[in-house]
Amino acid sequence: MKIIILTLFPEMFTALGASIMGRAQKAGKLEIEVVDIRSYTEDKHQKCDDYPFGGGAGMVMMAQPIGSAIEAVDPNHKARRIYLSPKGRRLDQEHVIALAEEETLVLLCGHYEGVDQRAIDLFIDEELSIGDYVLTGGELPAMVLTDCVARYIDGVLSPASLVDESFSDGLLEYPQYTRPVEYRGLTVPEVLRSGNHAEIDRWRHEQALALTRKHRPDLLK
Ligand code: 4HQ
Repeated sequence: MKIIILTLFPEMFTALGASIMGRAQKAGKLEIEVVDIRSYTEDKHQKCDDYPFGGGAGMVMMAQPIGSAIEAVDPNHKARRIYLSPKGRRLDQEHVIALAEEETLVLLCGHYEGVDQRAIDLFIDEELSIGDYVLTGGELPAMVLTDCVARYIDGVLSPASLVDESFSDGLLEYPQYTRPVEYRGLTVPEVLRSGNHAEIDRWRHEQALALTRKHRPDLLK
């Protein structure tokens, strides 16, 4: 899978070279291309943002550099083009799994007060939000989307990691423990050390249900 990220702040994406994302790229399973929108501006001073028509606070990213950048990286519109914004449909695990089937994603990161609406109307397929809070830019949302989609590319994770996680059965994940058996007076629940796998499965399911009821009762409806 290829993910092309369009941003005014390419230096923010060094984080994707670490850990599982880094390993997936070195293994050739995931290709990430970070493109500086500024290199596509036709403005003599390299400007990529301007004051909003109608007035108001902050700056708006201009349509021209965005349009030229998107047409350069995806000239025949083969990719799914996504704009990260709190105005979009909220991302969930079901949609993540669907996006992982795409050959190529183009992720547009807005900064400041957002982008000229014509860039969205002309060049974007889908507007997605990672949650109901406001960030300074779409760069972290683009990294969030890249990370959760990459987990579903074949060979990036062990298949078991995709089965036993939060949401896979509609519940939050049960608590996990590792060595030592006792830490600061707290011990690992006896059942997990019993070797009785039917009992362990039952305990984990009860824990998952109780946690979901407490933190996310909406998931039970
Ligand atoms: N922003 N989910 C404003 C977000 C956001 C979110 C990105 C801040 C876009 C213009 N993006 N810019 N939440 O808060 O995706």
